Amino acid sequence: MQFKKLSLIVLAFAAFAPALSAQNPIIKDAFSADPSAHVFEGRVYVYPSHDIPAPADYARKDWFCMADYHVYSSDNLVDWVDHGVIVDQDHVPWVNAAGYSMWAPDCNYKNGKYYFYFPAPQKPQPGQRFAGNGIGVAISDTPYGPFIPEETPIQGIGGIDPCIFIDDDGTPYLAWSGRGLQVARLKDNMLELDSEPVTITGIPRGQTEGPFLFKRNGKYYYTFPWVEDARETLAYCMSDNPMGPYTFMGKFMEQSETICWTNHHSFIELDGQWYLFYHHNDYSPYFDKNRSVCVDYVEFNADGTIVPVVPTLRGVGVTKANSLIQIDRYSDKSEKYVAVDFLNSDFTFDGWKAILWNTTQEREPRWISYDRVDFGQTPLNTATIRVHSLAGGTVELRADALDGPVLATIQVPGSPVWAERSIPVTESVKGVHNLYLLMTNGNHIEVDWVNFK
Ligand code: FUB
Repeated sequence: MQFKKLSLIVLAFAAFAPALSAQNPIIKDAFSADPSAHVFEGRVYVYPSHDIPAPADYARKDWFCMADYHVYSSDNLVDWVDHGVIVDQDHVPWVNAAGYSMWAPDCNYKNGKYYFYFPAPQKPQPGQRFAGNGIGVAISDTPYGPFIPEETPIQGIGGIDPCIFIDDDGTPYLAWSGRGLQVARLKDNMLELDSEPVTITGIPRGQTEGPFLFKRNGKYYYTFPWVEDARETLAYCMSDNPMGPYTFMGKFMEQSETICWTNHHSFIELDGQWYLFYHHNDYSPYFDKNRSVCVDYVEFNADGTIVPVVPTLRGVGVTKANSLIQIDRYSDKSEKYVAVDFLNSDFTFDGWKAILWNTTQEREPRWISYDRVDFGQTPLNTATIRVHSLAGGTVELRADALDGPVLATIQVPGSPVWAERSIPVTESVKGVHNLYLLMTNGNHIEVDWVNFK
């Protein structure tokens, strides 16, 4: 009881942080992993894990380190709100507060309440060194808290990566990673098992974890990270019954091209479009235990199988022309001599820049494109780019295609420092268009963002 009051006080101070923005990764001011996304009353909520650099009192500097959970929400998958901390290791009665292992969570709605499920190491009993992992529940009246944790974890199970699925008839199911991938029916109170756990069989050899269970057109999809080769791919099984038996269907995302060993995901449908949330290590290229949540579109084949998803930098949604269009999160680029790098490799949350260059032997327009920019319905007057070029050059901004309408031609003077260059728009477009940026003259130009006013 004492603890519950304290928890409420902490949660009351969890302020609404400023909105985050579009493109991948979607959470741009903190590490985030294991995204569990759901649509509650038309708004998308993402419940990720929260990776942090290991503090002094946590000995394992080379491992996952996670002390709490935030929840993020958006009504357009572009502008995200951080609702702050909803559960932390210091305020759950059964959790080892020195564990730093609050791994992949999930949340779902039933009977007027939101149930947040999370795995964590239990408090060791006297004389015990490790007490094993429990899967706990915290309950709230809203999707963003305050969440009140139960006094004990769910009895009879241990493991990691809970996923809570509610079938159309209201029956809740818990999927998790314990001794293999598991699924069990839950009681209506969402706190107790209502069946023996069933192990998912038929998956080819290779480590599995992180299940996400969902239903589409009457078929159940039991999806999970699966190591086929060196790192985790995303794979799935299908069945006509949430408890199985399931048939292994193969991969729907390949292992990352970076060194990120893990992946972890969830699916949502919003306004008839399906989306896949997953993670990579975008802001931490040399340490894959500091990860970042991304989202991309998903399509299904006519037979219900999942069309493999190729991760993009651009992500999903429409970007407003009058925002800072982070064109380094490109949709497409010229085959040669375009690259992306951090603006400041010592502080990666500053984001990225696009670099376009030519060699003395090969001189051609280099280009980069960014899909789905909303230019609105009133003509825009000024184009601005934040740019850096020692020797200077010329940049063209075009709509729709490499030979589409020229929105602006910007002369970039040579300068050792970054600067914003603005010029009047030569031709204005209305509505949503793809944006092209071409370096038509110059040897080396770096671009941070583009904006129209
Ligand atoms: O985030 C810690 C663990 O890494 C998760 O629980 C796994 O699914 C993997 O992503």
